[in-house]
Amino acid sequence: MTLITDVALRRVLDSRGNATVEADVYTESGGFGRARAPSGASTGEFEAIELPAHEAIASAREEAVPRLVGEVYAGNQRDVDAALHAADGTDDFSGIGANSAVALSMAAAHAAADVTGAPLFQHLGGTFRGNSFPVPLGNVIGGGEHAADATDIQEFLVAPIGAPSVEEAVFANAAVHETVADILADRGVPCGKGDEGAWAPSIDDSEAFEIVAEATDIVEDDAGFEIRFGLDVAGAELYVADAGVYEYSETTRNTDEQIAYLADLVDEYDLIYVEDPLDENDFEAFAALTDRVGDQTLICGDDLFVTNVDRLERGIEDGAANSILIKPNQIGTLSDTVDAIELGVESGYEPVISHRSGETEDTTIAHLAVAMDAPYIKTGAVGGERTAKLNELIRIEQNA
Ligand code: 2PG
Ligand code: MG
Repeated sequence: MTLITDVALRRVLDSRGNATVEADVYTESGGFGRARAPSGASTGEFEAIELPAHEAIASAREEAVPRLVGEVYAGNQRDVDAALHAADGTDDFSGIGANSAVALSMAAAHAAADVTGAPLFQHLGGTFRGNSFPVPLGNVIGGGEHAADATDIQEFLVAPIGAPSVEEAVFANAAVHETVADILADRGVPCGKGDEGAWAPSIDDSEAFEIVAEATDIVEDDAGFEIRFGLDVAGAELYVADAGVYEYSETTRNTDEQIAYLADLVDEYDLIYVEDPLDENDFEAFAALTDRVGDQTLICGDDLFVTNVDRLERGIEDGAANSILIKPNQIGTLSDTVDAIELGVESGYEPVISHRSGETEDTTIAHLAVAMDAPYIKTGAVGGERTAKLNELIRIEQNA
Protein backbone atom coordinates (compact mmCIF):
# COMPACT_ATOMS: atom_id res chain seq x y z
CA MET A 1 0.00 0.00 0.00
CA THR A 2 2.75 2.43 0.83
CA LEU A 3 5.15 1.43 -1.98
CA ILE A 4 6.71 4.65 -3.22
CA THR A 5 5.66 5.26 -6.81
CA ASP A 6 6.97 8.74 -7.46
CA VAL A 7 9.16 11.41 -5.94
CA ALA A 8 9.52 15.08 -6.87
CA LEU A 9 12.14 17.50 -5.60
CA ARG A 10 12.23 21.26 -6.02
CA ARG A 11 13.88 24.41 -4.77
CA VAL A 12 11.66 26.60 -2.58
CA LEU A 13 12.26 29.68 -0.44
CA ASP A 14 13.09 29.59 3.23
CA SER A 15 12.40 32.37 5.73
CA ARG A 16 15.74 34.05 5.04
CA GLY A 17 15.04 34.10 1.32
CA ASN A 18 17.51 31.31 0.66
CA ALA A 19 16.80 28.25 -1.46
CA THR A 20 15.95 25.04 0.34
CA VAL A 21 14.77 21.57 -0.71
CA GLU A 22 11.13 20.50 -0.85
CA ALA A 23 10.28 16.85 -1.46
CA ASP A 24 7.00 15.21 -2.54
CA VAL A 25 6.50 11.47 -2.10
CA TYR A 26 3.63 9.52 -3.71
CA THR A 27 2.63 5.96 -2.87
CA GLU A 28 0.79 3.18 -4.59
CA SER A 29 -2.59 3.62 -2.99
CA GLY A 30 -2.69 7.36 -3.47
CA GLY A 31 -0.70 8.49 -0.44
CA PHE A 32 0.98 11.86 -0.68
CA GLY A 33 3.52 13.53 1.58
CA ARG A 34 5.45 16.79 1.34
CA ALA A 35 8.23 18.18 3.52
CA ARG A 36 10.94 20.85 3.41
CA ALA A 37 14.41 21.10 4.88
CA PRO A 38 15.20 23.91 7.32
CA SER A 39 18.65 25.52 7.54
CA GLY A 40 20.84 26.75 10.40
CA ALA A 41 23.04 29.84 10.78
CA SER A 42 24.80 28.89 14.01
CA THR A 43 25.47 25.42 12.65
CA GLY A 44 27.48 22.92 14.67
CA GLU A 45 30.83 21.78 13.35
CA PHE A 46 29.70 18.13 13.47
CA GLU A 47 26.33 18.43 11.73
CA ALA A 48 25.42 16.49 8.61
CA ILE A 49 26.27 18.51 5.51
CA GLU A 50 23.78 20.78 3.80
CA LEU A 51 24.61 21.20 0.10
CA PRO A 52 23.48 24.17 -2.02
CA ALA A 53 19.82 23.33 -2.81
CA HIS A 54 20.29 22.81 -6.55
CA GLU A 55 23.26 20.46 -5.97
CA ALA A 56 21.43 18.53 -3.28
CA ILE A 57 18.44 18.12 -5.60
CA ALA A 58 20.52 17.04 -8.61
CA SER A 59 22.41 14.51 -6.54
CA ALA A 60 19.29 13.13 -4.83
CA ARG A 61 17.53 12.78 -8.20
CA GLU A 62 20.41 10.74 -9.50
CA GLU A 63 21.24 8.65 -6.44
CA ALA A 64 18.25 8.54 -4.10
CA VAL A 65 15.13 8.62 -6.26
CA PRO A 66 15.95 5.36 -8.13
CA ARG A 67 16.48 3.62 -4.76
CA LEU A 68 13.10 4.79 -3.49
CA VAL A 69 10.66 4.59 -6.41
CA GLY A 70 9.27 1.08 -6.82
CA GLU A 71 11.77 -0.16 -4.22
CA VAL A 72 10.77 0.96 -0.75
CA TYR A 73 7.57 1.26 1.29
CA ALA A 74 7.04 4.70 2.81
CA GLY A 75 5.39 2.99 5.77
CA ASN A 76 8.71 1.40 6.66
CA GLN A 77 10.66 4.46 7.73
CA ARG A 78 13.81 2.47 8.52
CA ASP A 79 13.92 1.14 4.93
CA VAL A 80 13.38 4.61 3.50
CA ASP A 81 16.19 6.01 5.62
CA ALA A 82 18.51 3.08 4.88
CA ALA A 83 17.94 3.74 1.16
CA LEU A 84 18.88 7.40 1.72
CA HIS A 85 22.10 6.38 3.48
CA ALA A 86 22.91 3.89 0.71
CA ALA A 87 22.26 6.53 -1.95
CA ASP A 88 24.48 8.99 -0.11
CA GLY A 89 27.39 6.68 0.57
CA THR A 90 29.13 8.99 3.08
CA ASP A 91 29.11 9.44 6.87
CA ASP A 92 27.74 12.94 6.84
CA PHE A 93 25.28 13.12 3.92
CA SER A 94 27.74 15.14 1.87
CA GLY A 95 26.78 12.95 -1.13
CA ILE A 96 23.11 13.87 -1.56
CA GLY A 97 22.99 16.65 1.07
CA ALA A 98 21.33 16.41 4.47
CA ASN A 99 18.80 18.90 3.10
CA SER A 100 17.63 16.46 0.41
CA ALA A 101 17.82 13.54 2.83
CA VAL A 102 15.73 15.13 5.56
CA ALA A 103 13.11 16.45 3.13
CA LEU A 104 12.73 12.98 1.58
CA SER A 105 12.73 11.18 4.92
CA MET A 106 10.04 13.44 6.36
CA ALA A 107 7.98 13.48 3.13
CA ALA A 108 7.91 9.67 3.16
CA ALA A 109 6.56 9.74 6.73
CA HIS A 110 3.82 12.17 5.70
CA ALA A 111 2.93 9.94 2.72
CA ALA A 112 2.70 6.83 4.90
CA ALA A 113 0.50 8.66 7.40
CA ASP A 114 -1.68 9.83 4.53
CA VAL A 115 -2.25 6.23 3.40
CA THR A 116 -3.38 5.14 6.84
CA GLY A 117 -5.43 8.30 7.38
CA ALA A 118 -3.75 8.85 10.75
CA PRO A 119 -2.26 12.22 11.64
CA LEU A 120 1.52 12.22 11.40
CA PHE A 121 2.06 12.31 15.16
CA GLN A 122 0.07 9.08 15.54
CA HIS A 123 1.85 7.42 12.64
CA LEU A 124 5.23 8.28 14.19
CA GLY A 125 4.30 7.72 17.81
CA GLY A 126 2.16 4.62 17.58
CA THR A 127 -0.49 3.67 20.05
CA PHE A 128 1.44 4.07 23.26
CA ARG A 129 3.13 7.40 22.68
CA GLY A 130 2.00 10.82 21.61
CA ASN A 131 -0.22 11.45 24.59
CA SER A 132 1.48 14.48 26.07
CA PHE A 133 2.17 17.95 24.75
CA PRO A 134 5.44 19.85 24.70
CA VAL A 135 5.96 23.20 26.39
CA PRO A 136 6.90 25.66 23.64
CA LEU A 137 10.13 27.60 24.23
CA GLY A 138 9.55 31.02 22.65
CA ASN A 139 12.46 33.17 21.51
CA VAL A 140 11.71 36.79 22.51
CA ILE A 141 15.10 38.56 22.41
CA GLY A 142 18.04 37.38 20.40
CA GLY A 143 21.31 38.20 18.74
CA GLY A 144 24.43 36.17 18.12
CA GLU A 145 24.47 34.78 14.60
CA HIS A 146 20.75 35.55 14.20
CA ALA A 147 20.96 39.36 14.26
CA ALA A 148 23.75 41.91 13.90
CA ASP A 149 24.49 44.40 16.68
CA ALA A 150 22.20 42.78 19.26
CA THR A 151 22.77 40.60 22.37
CA ASP A 152 25.80 38.31 22.61
CA ILE A 153 23.64 35.47 23.92
CA GLN A 154 21.82 34.08 20.89
CA GLU A 155 18.36 33.41 22.35
CA PHE A 156 16.31 34.41 25.42
CA LEU A 157 13.61 31.74 25.55
CA VAL A 158 10.33 31.92 27.44
CA ALA A 159 8.98 28.69 28.98
CA PRO A 160 5.34 28.82 30.16
CA ILE A 161 5.70 25.64 32.21
CA GLY A 162 2.50 26.12 34.18
CA ALA A 163 0.23 26.61 31.17
CA PRO A 164 -2.77 24.28 31.26
CA SER A 165 -2.67 23.73 27.49
CA VAL A 166 -0.44 24.20 24.46
CA GLU A 167 -2.83 26.85 23.25
CA GLU A 168 -2.43 28.92 26.43
CA ALA A 169 1.32 28.40 26.36
CA VAL A 170 1.62 29.59 22.77
CA PHE A 171 -0.37 32.72 23.54
CA ALA A 172 1.64 33.38 26.71
CA ASN A 173 4.85 33.34 24.67
CA ALA A 174 3.36 35.74 22.16
CA ALA A 175 2.26 38.00 25.04
CA VAL A 176 5.79 38.04 26.49
CA HIS A 177 7.14 38.86 23.04
CA GLU A 178 4.76 41.81 22.83
CA THR A 179 5.46 42.93 26.40
CA VAL A 180 9.20 42.93 25.67
CA ALA A 181 8.50 45.32 22.80
CA ASP A 182 6.53 47.62 25.12
CA ILE A 183 9.35 47.67 27.66
CA LEU A 184 11.91 48.39 24.95
CA ALA A 185 9.73 51.24 23.67
CA ASP A 186 9.42 52.69 27.21
CA ARG A 187 13.20 52.60 27.47
CA GLY A 188 13.50 54.35 24.11
CA VAL A 189 15.32 51.41 22.53
CA PRO A 190 14.49 51.05 18.83
CA CYS A 191 14.73 47.57 17.38
CA GLY A 192 13.92 45.16 14.59
CA LYS A 193 13.69 41.40 14.62
CA GLY A 194 16.27 38.67 14.12
CA ASP A 195 15.99 35.59 11.94
CA GLU A 196 13.61 33.78 14.28
CA GLY A 197 11.31 36.73 14.95
CA ALA A 198 12.83 37.61 18.32
CA TRP A 199 13.48 41.27 19.06
CA ALA A 200 17.07 42.19 18.25
CA PRO A 201 17.79 45.39 20.17
CA SER A 202 21.23 46.88 20.50
CA ILE A 203 21.46 46.27 24.25
CA ASP A 204 23.84 44.24 26.34
CA ASP A 205 22.94 40.86 27.79
CA SER A 206 22.40 42.17 31.32
CA GLU A 207 19.72 44.59 30.12
CA ALA A 208 18.10 41.78 28.13
CA PHE A 209 17.93 39.65 31.29
CA GLU A 210 16.21 42.52 33.15
CA ILE A 211 13.70 43.06 30.36
CA VAL A 212 12.82 39.40 29.85
CA ALA A 213 12.48 38.86 33.61
CA GLU A 214 10.16 41.87 33.85
CA ALA A 215 8.09 40.82 30.83
CA THR A 216 7.66 37.23 32.05
CA ASP A 217 6.57 38.52 35.48
CA ILE A 218 3.95 40.79 33.94
CA VAL A 219 2.51 38.05 31.71
CA GLU A 220 2.72 35.47 34.51
CA ASP A 221 0.57 37.69 36.76
CA ASP A 222 -1.89 38.19 33.96
CA ALA A 223 -2.07 34.57 32.84
CA GLY A 224 -2.14 33.09 36.33
CA PHE A 225 0.35 30.28 35.62
CA GLU A 226 4.08 29.88 36.01
CA ILE A 227 6.30 31.29 33.28
CA ARG A 228 10.07 30.90 33.47
CA PHE A 229 12.78 31.54 30.94
CA GLY A 230 15.99 30.10 29.60
CA LEU A 231 18.78 30.65 27.09
CA ASP A 232 20.50 29.39 24.01
CA VAL A 233 23.97 30.78 24.61
CA ALA A 234 25.32 29.26 21.36
CA GLY A 235 28.66 29.03 23.17
CA ALA A 236 30.58 27.74 20.15
CA GLU A 237 29.92 31.04 18.38
CA LEU A 238 31.40 33.03 21.28
CA TYR A 239 34.39 30.76 21.78
CA VAL A 240 37.74 31.79 20.33
CA ALA A 241 39.67 28.54 20.27
CA ASP A 242 43.15 30.04 19.81
CA ALA A 243 42.75 32.23 22.87
CA GLY A 244 40.66 29.71 24.84
CA VAL A 245 38.13 32.38 25.79
CA TYR A 246 34.50 33.29 25.26
CA GLU A 247 34.41 36.68 23.63
CA TYR A 248 31.53 38.98 24.60
CA SER A 249 31.15 42.56 23.32
CA GLU A 250 32.38 44.11 26.55
CA THR A 251 34.46 41.34 28.07
CA THR A 252 36.08 37.94 27.65
CA ARG A 253 35.71 34.94 29.94
CA ASN A 254 37.92 31.89 30.19
CA THR A 255 36.22 28.51 30.51
CA ASP A 256 36.07 28.53 34.32
CA GLU A 257 34.69 32.06 34.28
CA GLN A 258 32.12 31.07 31.67
CA ILE A 259 30.99 28.16 33.87
CA ALA A 260 30.75 30.41 36.92
CA TYR A 261 28.92 33.10 34.93
CA LEU A 262 26.29 30.64 33.69
CA ALA A 263 25.87 29.03 37.11
CA ASP A 264 25.27 32.49 38.61
CA LEU A 265 22.71 33.30 35.92
CA VAL A 266 20.86 30.05 36.63
CA ASP A 267 20.64 31.08 40.31
CA GLU A 268 19.83 34.72 39.77
CA TYR A 269 17.11 34.27 37.16
CA ASP A 270 15.95 30.79 38.14
CA LEU A 271 16.64 29.70 34.57
CA ILE A 272 14.85 26.56 33.53
CA TYR A 273 16.87 25.86 30.41
CA VAL A 274 20.43 26.55 29.24
CA GLU A 275 21.41 25.41 25.76
CA ASP A 276 25.00 25.26 24.52
CA PRO A 277 26.50 27.21 27.42
CA LEU A 278 29.98 26.15 26.32
CA ASP A 279 31.96 25.27 23.24
CA GLU A 280 30.85 22.30 21.11
CA ASN A 281 34.17 20.48 21.70
CA ASP A 282 34.29 20.91 25.46
CA PHE A 283 32.46 17.91 26.97
CA GLU A 284 34.44 18.40 30.16
CA ALA A 285 33.31 21.98 30.75
CA PHE A 286 29.72 20.96 29.99
CA ALA A 287 30.08 18.24 32.63
CA ALA A 288 31.43 20.72 35.18
CA LEU A 289 28.46 23.04 34.69
CA THR A 290 25.97 20.14 34.72
CA ASP A 291 27.50 18.93 37.93
CA ARG A 292 27.03 22.36 39.44
CA VAL A 293 23.50 23.27 38.36
CA GLY A 294 22.09 20.20 36.60
CA ASP A 295 19.66 19.57 39.45
CA GLN A 296 18.17 23.07 39.03
CA THR A 297 17.98 23.46 35.27
CA LEU A 298 18.23 21.67 31.94
CA ILE A 299 21.68 21.83 30.40
CA CYS A 300 20.99 21.08 26.76
CA GLY A 301 23.50 20.10 24.09
CA ASP A 302 22.77 21.36 20.58
CA ASP A 303 26.05 21.91 18.70
CA LEU A 304 27.58 19.56 21.29
CA PHE A 305 25.46 16.55 20.25
CA VAL A 306 24.11 17.52 16.79
CA THR A 307 21.33 14.89 17.17
CA ASN A 308 24.05 12.26 16.74
CA VAL A 309 23.99 9.09 18.86
CA ASP A 310 27.79 8.75 18.84
CA ARG A 311 28.26 12.22 20.28
CA LEU A 312 25.39 11.70 22.69
CA GLU A 313 26.96 8.43 23.92
CA ARG A 314 30.15 10.31 24.70
CA GLY A 315 28.15 12.99 26.50
CA ILE A 316 26.31 10.40 28.58
CA GLU A 317 29.62 8.82 29.61
CA ASP A 318 31.03 12.20 30.59
CA GLY A 319 27.86 13.45 32.32
CA ALA A 320 28.01 16.41 29.95
CA ALA A 321 24.34 17.47 30.08
CA ASN A 322 20.85 16.38 31.02
CA SER A 323 19.05 17.35 27.82
CA ILE A 324 19.56 17.03 24.06
CA LEU A 325 18.38 19.37 21.34
CA ILE A 326 16.83 17.47 18.46
CA LYS A 327 17.03 18.83 14.91
CA PRO A 328 16.27 16.27 12.18
CA ASN A 329 18.36 18.12 9.60
CA GLN A 330 21.46 17.92 11.79
CA ILE A 331 21.53 14.17 11.23
CA GLY A 332 19.54 13.78 7.98
CA THR A 333 16.81 11.19 8.62
CA LEU A 334 13.86 10.61 10.93
CA SER A 335 15.20 7.19 11.96
CA ASP A 336 18.51 8.66 13.12
CA THR A 337 16.58 11.44 14.85
CA VAL A 338 14.37 8.99 16.75
CA ASP A 339 17.43 6.93 17.72
CA ALA A 340 18.96 10.03 19.32
CA ILE A 341 15.71 10.83 21.14
CA GLU A 342 15.40 7.27 22.44
CA LEU A 343 18.98 7.03 23.62
CA GLY A 344 18.54 10.38 25.33
CA VAL A 345 15.33 9.35 27.09
CA GLU A 346 16.85 6.03 28.25
CA SER A 347 19.72 7.98 29.77
CA GLY A 348 17.59 10.61 31.48
CA TYR A 349 18.27 13.31 28.88
CA GLU A 350 15.17 15.40 28.14
CA PRO A 351 14.70 15.74 24.36
CA VAL A 352 13.90 19.24 23.12
CA ILE A 353 12.65 19.26 19.52
CA SER A 354 13.84 22.31 17.62
CA HIS A 355 13.37 24.45 14.53
CA ARG A 356 16.30 26.10 12.73
CA SER A 357 16.84 29.80 12.23
CA GLY A 358 16.10 29.35 8.51
CA GLU A 359 12.65 27.75 8.36
CA THR A 360 9.66 27.12 6.13
CA GLU A 361 5.97 26.51 6.69
CA ASP A 362 6.78 22.83 7.29
CA THR A 363 5.07 21.44 10.41
CA THR A 364 6.78 18.06 10.79
CA ILE A 365 8.59 18.95 14.03
CA ALA A 366 5.29 19.78 15.76
CA HIS A 367 4.14 16.21 15.06
CA LEU A 368 7.51 14.76 16.02
CA ALA A 369 7.44 16.51 19.40
CA VAL A 370 3.99 15.14 20.21
CA ALA A 371 4.81 11.68 18.81
CA MET A 372 7.90 11.38 21.01
CA ASP A 373 6.27 12.85 24.14
CA ALA A 374 9.01 15.50 24.16
CA PRO A 375 8.70 17.81 27.16
CA TYR A 376 9.72 20.89 25.13
CA ILE A 377 9.68 22.23 21.58
CA LYS A 378 11.72 25.25 20.54
CA THR A 379 10.07 26.86 17.57
CA GLY A 380 9.94 30.62 18.07
CA ALA A 381 7.10 32.80 19.25
CA VAL A 382 5.90 34.76 16.22
CA GLY A 383 6.42 34.89 12.43
CA GLY A 384 4.71 32.74 9.78
CA GLU A 385 7.29 29.96 9.59
CA ARG A 386 7.22 29.75 13.43
CA THR A 387 3.45 30.03 13.86
CA ALA A 388 3.04 27.26 11.25
CA LYS A 389 4.38 24.85 13.89
CA LEU A 390 2.72 26.51 16.89
CA ASN A 391 -0.67 26.59 15.24
CA GLU A 392 -0.27 22.95 14.20
CA LEU A 393 0.36 22.06 17.86
CA ILE A 394 -2.86 23.85 18.79
CA ARG A 395 -4.71 21.85 16.12
CA ILE A 396 -3.17 18.56 17.27
CA GLU A 397 -4.14 19.33 20.85
CA GLN A 398 -7.71 20.03 19.87
CA ASN A 399 -8.09 16.94 17.70
CA ALA A 400 -6.09 14.48 19.72
C1 2PG B 1 19.99 26.96 17.49
C2 2PG B 1 19.23 27.22 16.22
C3 2PG B 1 17.75 27.37 16.36
P1 2PG B 1 20.42 27.73 14.03
O1 2PG B 1 21.16 27.34 17.62
O2 2PG B 1 19.47 26.31 18.39
O3 2PG B 1 17.35 28.30 17.29
O4 2PG B 1 19.81 28.19 15.45
O5 2PG B 1 19.33 27.11 13.26
O6 2PG B 1 20.93 29.02 13.42
O7 2PG B 1 21.54 26.77 14.33
MG1 MG C 1 21.27 26.18 19.65
